[in-house]
Amino acid sequence: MKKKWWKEAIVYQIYPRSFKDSNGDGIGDLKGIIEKIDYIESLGVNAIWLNPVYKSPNYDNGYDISDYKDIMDDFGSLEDWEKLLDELHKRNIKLIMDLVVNHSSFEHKWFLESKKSKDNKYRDYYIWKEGNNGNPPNNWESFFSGSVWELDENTNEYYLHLFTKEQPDLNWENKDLRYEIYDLIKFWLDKGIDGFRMDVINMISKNQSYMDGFVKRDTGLGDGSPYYLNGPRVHEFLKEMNKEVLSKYDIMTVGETPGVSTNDAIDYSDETRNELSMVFQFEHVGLDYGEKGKWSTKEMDFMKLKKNLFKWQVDLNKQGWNSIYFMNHDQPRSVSRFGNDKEYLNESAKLLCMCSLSMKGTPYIYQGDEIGMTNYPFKTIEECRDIEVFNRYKVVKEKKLDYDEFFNAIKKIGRDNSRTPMQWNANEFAGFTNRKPWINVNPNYSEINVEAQTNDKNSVLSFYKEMINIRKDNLGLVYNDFLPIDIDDENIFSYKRVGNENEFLIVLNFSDRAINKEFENLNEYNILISNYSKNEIINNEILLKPYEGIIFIK
Ligand code: TEU
Ligand code: CA
Repeated sequence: MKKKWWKEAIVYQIYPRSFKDSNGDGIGDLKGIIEKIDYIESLGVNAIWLNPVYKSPNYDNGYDISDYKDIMDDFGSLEDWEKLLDELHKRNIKLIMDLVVNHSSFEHKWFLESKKSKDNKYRDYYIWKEGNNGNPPNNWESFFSGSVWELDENTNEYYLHLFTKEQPDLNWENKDLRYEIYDLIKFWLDKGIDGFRMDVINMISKNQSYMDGFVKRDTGLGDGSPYYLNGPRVHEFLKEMNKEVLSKYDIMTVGETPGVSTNDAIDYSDETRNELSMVFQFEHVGLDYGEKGKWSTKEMDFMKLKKNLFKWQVDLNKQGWNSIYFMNHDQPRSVSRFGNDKEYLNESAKLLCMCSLSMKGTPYIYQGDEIGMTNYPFKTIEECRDIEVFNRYKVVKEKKLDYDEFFNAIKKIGRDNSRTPMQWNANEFAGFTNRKPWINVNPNYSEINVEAQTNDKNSVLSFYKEMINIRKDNLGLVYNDFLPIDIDDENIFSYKRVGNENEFLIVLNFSDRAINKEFENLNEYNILISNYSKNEIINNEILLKPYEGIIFIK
């Protein structure tokens, strides 16, 4: 495998709206990130993924962009952004920007033109279709509830929006549109950024048949995903984008790719194919979805999780490149979902840290995970801010679906869990702002915050710093092969990293019980790091305490 800086990178994800407010309007902003830049540097991470900061009416917190070449007023100015880039580069931290080009905002000038008339020059920049006897063109359901089609009364045609109606899908079949996109990519690359995270990039090519999808039981709408996930021209478009712009810069690109198999992932990220550097896929964060999808949850099943992680590690061991993460801004808090956010908060947060920084792929740490932030204890739906929740709520009322099941799903996997303000200290509003923030602070901020953990060598934060340094000092954790151990063990997740560099043995107890486990030739290894200060090892047997993890080196 070729060595690349982005394989060795450790990415810290910043959700600007919730990171740090510098001017007291209750909304995080670019100057706030600059205020905290020494903190970011102190973590030891070497890249930032910044969620969208472009001009946007914020129906979906910046994922609805109305001007791709300017900054959102809430977040500051282009000057502030330049300063941020500068400050990051001074500290050798790369900046990865979000690129949202499957759709734009309905307030983007292209869309405002497009809807003016059927013969407008920009009409074909979006996907317009005639209705079907007074009904939408097909039965597809939007990710954010309801039909993917919205009728425009002026021209009496429907436009496609896979997400909310304020996010019309761009028509990649149109070559002029594609080259406008390459131009805006170039605009940011010429400013010196180090790459892009590409929002739902495997949805840009739609199957032109626009056939109905299988009807879903709860809403009666259809699943259109076979017609827009990994569509017929997606690889052609990515190769074109790569040839026209990406290949001219030393950058990394990470494609957000829901619904990819490991083979698809290799197609997107294999280095000889000239498409993307890596994928960001979702299988392991869908394992607790119930039979109605996201809005009916079930327990996270450790065996399924383990087998899934193993599958991705093994299948991409020699070819392609994956992102490693346990949460992002669309997911609940990792320690609440995969660990134990009560009795074993510290232990399990550290366990997840060891796991994500010792698997193969580029690790992503979402803000707040490094201090073990937890899910928010939602009591009412009024505490939510996410359009996904509000749109679904309408459907729940209309179709008289089970409200308790819905609210329970919000608590367990709603996206607002990850979007509560970063907990800096024990002051009012957790030191995020000095007035009521746009979304509530998690009430546990007085115990869980950066200040309390900074000088505590047993804190989750100190552990993250140590583990990040270990990852940076040991290229074996990046490039060595991944070898699963004992796939059928029901409690322990263990694997080796074997190759040209030092060998590692990673042993992680994902349960809240003490478990004994034997490993061959354990005496040949030394302990590199553990989340417990004392480990009990007798010959080849480890007596693992709840959520105990050990990384050995040979
Ligand atoms: O997410 C796309 C996506 O498919 C999911 O993660 C989705 O948000 C989730 O499954 C909904 O249940 C990306 C962004 O990360 C997300 O924040 C945006 O809302 C979405 O695209 C639209 O741009
Ligand atoms: Ca602000």
